[in-house]
Amino acid sequence: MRRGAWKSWALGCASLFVTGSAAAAPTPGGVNFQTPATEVARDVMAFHNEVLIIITVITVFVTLLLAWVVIRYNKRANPVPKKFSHNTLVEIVWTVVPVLILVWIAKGSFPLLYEQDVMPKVPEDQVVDIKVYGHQWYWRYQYGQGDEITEIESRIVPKDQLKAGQIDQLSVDNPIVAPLNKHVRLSITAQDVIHAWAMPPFAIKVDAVPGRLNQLWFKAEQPGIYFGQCSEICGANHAYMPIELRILPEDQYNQWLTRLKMSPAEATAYLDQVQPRGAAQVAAAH
Ligand SMILES: [Cu+2]
Repeated sequence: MRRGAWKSWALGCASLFVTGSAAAAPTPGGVNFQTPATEVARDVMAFHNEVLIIITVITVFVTLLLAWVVIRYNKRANPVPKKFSHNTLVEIVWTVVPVLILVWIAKGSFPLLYEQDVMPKVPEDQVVDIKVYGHQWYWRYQYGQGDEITEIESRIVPKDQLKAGQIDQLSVDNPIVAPLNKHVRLSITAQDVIHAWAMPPFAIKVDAVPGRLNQLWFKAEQPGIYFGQCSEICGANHAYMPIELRILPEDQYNQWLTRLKMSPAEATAYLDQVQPRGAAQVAAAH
């Protein structure tokens, strides 16, 4: 490879580590994670980058080793083969070194799984609970408890009904809304078959299983529009039950909630007023 080609290749690899996509939505041709939007997502991305370096070094090393053995110790180069059957030192090294590498990876991975899964203990007034139901083929979100329960149904906007700023296959009629800087706890289940609620910019995903209650949590740091999709194949329209999550400052969230008690349409109209649908708004989230 020419020197310039090496340089652009190296720069390309480096950009994988530092850029990601610019908005809180998938981008055509994107190869890396979306820009992390929570502390958990940043930690997941950092771990991913670390493991990517480890596996790249191992792959290059093993490939070079294999090439060296093939060239140096083939039949032509070695007409008279050696007679030894093993080498204790080499065998100890190639057992112990991979064990140490795996222990190192586990040391980074287990605390991260815990961080993703278990919401930190915070006062209850810092917690917002939302129930999530997967349906064939839409999501239903439930706010409040007891007599105070209000619900929204969240369905994909068909291609021919997309309004300005909406994204095909990702935008929904009534998005799920959550407040900024609160610990949001999602209790997730399904009404019919298994679905999965996933939010890539937050690095969270959990199966929605009929008859079981799963939990996710997140703490959003920027108001904005975030997108995810059902991530467990659930039938004919699995590809058409996206997730649109709106993060609002707390006062606006409370206003939205007040309107939701009147009607979902009222609430979504308010949402469009304070946080217009549009690419600019998505980009402004970062
Ligand atoms: Cu589904």
